[in-house]
Amino acid sequence: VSVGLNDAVCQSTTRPDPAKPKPLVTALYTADPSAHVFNGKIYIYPSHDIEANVPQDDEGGHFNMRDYHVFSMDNINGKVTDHGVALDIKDVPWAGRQMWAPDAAYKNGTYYLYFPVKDKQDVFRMGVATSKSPTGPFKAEPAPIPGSFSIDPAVFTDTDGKTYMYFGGIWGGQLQRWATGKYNKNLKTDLGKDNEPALSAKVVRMSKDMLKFDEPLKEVKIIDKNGKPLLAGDHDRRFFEGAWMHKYNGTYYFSYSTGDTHFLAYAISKSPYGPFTYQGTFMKPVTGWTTHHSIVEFKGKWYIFYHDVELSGKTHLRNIKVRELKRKPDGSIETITP
Ligand code: FUB
Repeated sequence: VSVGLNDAVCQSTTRPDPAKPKPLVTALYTADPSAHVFNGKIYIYPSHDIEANVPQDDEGGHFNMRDYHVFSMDNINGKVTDHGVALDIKDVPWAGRQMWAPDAAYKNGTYYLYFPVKDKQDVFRMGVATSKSPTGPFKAEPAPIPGSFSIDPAVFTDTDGKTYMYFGGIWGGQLQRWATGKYNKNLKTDLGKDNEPALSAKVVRMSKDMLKFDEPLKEVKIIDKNGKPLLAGDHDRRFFEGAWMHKYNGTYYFSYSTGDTHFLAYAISKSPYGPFTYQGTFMKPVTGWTTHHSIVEFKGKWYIFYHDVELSGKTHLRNIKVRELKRKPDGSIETITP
């Protein structure tokens, strides 16, 4: 992988105190970091936060992002390289506004960038764009993935080569608007249904060409240790947004943000489809309303990439960070206090 003309080395990061990580990127605001290891290097696919001067609202209108940059690192403590604009909203013919948290995948010589953006009717859809390089530039398909909606794609390739997308986010992420299977723009939140099973993320196997869903969507069921579904009123534990999947010692770890209670939580299963048994929170609230994470193994250690608002103090101008993810001998994840 070569460093293109557009690339810039952001900074050398030194971390005197590993328990207090510094922002990985300071020249731009970045959030929602999806990290992957391709060809022995770490590549980060974050949102690119900007000050668009859109007033804050309950639907996240102030997160009015317009492009994506890709970043790479040779080492976890090394320099972070900004590879420039990988995809711009003006090059996505169907896009309206708000390029939110993306993810990436590799298959058969092609890199895929998956991204949620509102279409021209203001409905979130999932786009896909391809490149021969992990750093792009990526070329968007002319239309969204058929049958896609909501936000926060997390694309996971299993050890058997099958690839799945987990996605969804409630409230501003619009998942509740699809609760009946058809879009209803009047369903602004899931509130008022506290004793019903919580809405949850969707999971779907991707087609061989990675451009389509290969089967009907399934619900990611999260159950408690008695087998009961988590309820919508259980804001400390229920799924809100920011899904991620990783596999450790043959177990599937589905992790996510609890949104308005600001935790990162996880649930485990022996199948990529679940049901997933809730295990607990593993990251306490950061500064800022959201955090959004990814978990990746690199050179024998596990890391969590996430964001807070250390640089700006503003909830829509975030900065990405990384720290080690530690586990207990039984595979459970140690709780992080940012
Ligand atoms: O970056 C916009 C949205 O904020 C993401 O899609 C959510 O996960 C939250 O981090």
